[in-house]
Amino acid sequence: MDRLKSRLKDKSQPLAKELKNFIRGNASVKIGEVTAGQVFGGMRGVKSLITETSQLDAMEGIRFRGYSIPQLKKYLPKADGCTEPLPEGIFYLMLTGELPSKDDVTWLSAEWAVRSGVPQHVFDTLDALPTSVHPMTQFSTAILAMQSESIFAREYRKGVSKLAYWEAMYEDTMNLIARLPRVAAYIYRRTFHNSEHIEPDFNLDWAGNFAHMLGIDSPDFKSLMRLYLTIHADHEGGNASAHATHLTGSTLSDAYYSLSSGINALAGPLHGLANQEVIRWVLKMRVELDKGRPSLEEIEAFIRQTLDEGKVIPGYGHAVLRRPDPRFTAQMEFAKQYFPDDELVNVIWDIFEVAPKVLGEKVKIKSPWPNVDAHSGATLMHYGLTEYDFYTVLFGVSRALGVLSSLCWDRALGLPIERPKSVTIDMLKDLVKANKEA
Ligand code: CMX
Repeated sequence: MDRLKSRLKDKSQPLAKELKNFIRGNASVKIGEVTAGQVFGGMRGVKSLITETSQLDAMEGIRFRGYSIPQLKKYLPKADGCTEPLPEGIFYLMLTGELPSKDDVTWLSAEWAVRSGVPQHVFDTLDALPTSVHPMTQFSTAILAMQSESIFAREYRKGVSKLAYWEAMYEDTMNLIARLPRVAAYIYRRTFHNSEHIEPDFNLDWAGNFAHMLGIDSPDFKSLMRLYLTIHADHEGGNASAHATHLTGSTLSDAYYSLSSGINALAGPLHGLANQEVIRWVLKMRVELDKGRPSLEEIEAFIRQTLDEGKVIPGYGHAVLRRPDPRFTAQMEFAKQYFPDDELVNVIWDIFEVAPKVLGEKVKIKSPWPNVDAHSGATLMHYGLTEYDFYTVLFGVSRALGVLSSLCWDRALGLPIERPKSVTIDMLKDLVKANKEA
């Protein structure tokens, strides 16, 4: 058993026992109430999931196993000469609850390199698709095509005990994460660079090698990739990509089926696809105004026009957060350090000056603040990664770290199949009436 699997075992087995006993003794204790508004409103805020890897606070933002993003930047191991944390570190942290040592992440980089071979039929499947197919569709298809490799599915068929599910899920998780950069880079190069593929460099870490295979080899872009792939990794369990992964996994679908579900959810414009929508919207503004850097007044007018057309301002608002997203701030700090004079990035900062005021005027909008997607595209554009249809794939590579480590925990804790109760509209009305009268 490898060192990380052994840490996961040590951490999860006693907790699984404790949780079972805890729930047995407390199953009927009420921990909240559900309103009719929540039933209609996408279950917003209903406490109904267990997720260990991260927690989201409306004001503070995300904490991964208790650590904020500034803390992670400080405490997680870094590549030599780089200021940003290695994503290997956040995966280790989410999976075990412990900060890794430099040796732990070096081991993990090497382990993922060993596991990173992608079967030829996955490339063949991708090559059968026209390059006009959206990169997120290609990404989800490639993940499904890799399902042939699932150790969990194979072990289940052999009749493995439920107590060992977590072990097979861990192996699938490690293999899948190891392969994702290669698959994502393959999609990028076939779609936008005439299928001129770049072989991996296994001397590099996971994110550095990804940057290399994309074809952008500068040390600063590698630093950005390490930051990007760290901060997008998880946002507790209720967000759509995490929840979709968890839901599919709860039927004992393997990691490949489950992650593909999560990626499909991430592909929606209200979720991960917002990162490409932000850039499309900003570029449209620049074209319409025929200006590289519109004035604050012009930006305000464009925001109002977008709202009047019945559209959302991409990159703004959030289902939980009620402050600027710390993931936005982390990217802004990076840009301030590396390219403070970049024109497009300055437009993003100008929007940040104007949009919260305009959105704040609309009472129905609960958060007028930027989310993670407001900044990421402009940062990628700076390094020449201009093909914005690809941006959500980058988000997906990172999100896999969180949702797959959660999936390992789901199986280790023995969490059951999900089955919430739905009601008809008449039932909802009857329930409201009965509760009002009571
Ligand atoms: N622009 C315009 N209207 C917005 C808005 C925005 N940025 N954010 C919220 N609203 C609107 C909603 O569409 C909703 O309108 P209706 O009542 O007419 O349907 C109303 O304000 C209330 O919404 P809310 O409770 O404030 O927000 P929700 O929890 O329903 O939705 C989110 C959250 C993120 C989907 C929404 O803010 C949005 O659409 N933002 C733009 C898309 C975006 O950036 N998504 C990325 C989120 C981060 C991520 O997952 O990657």
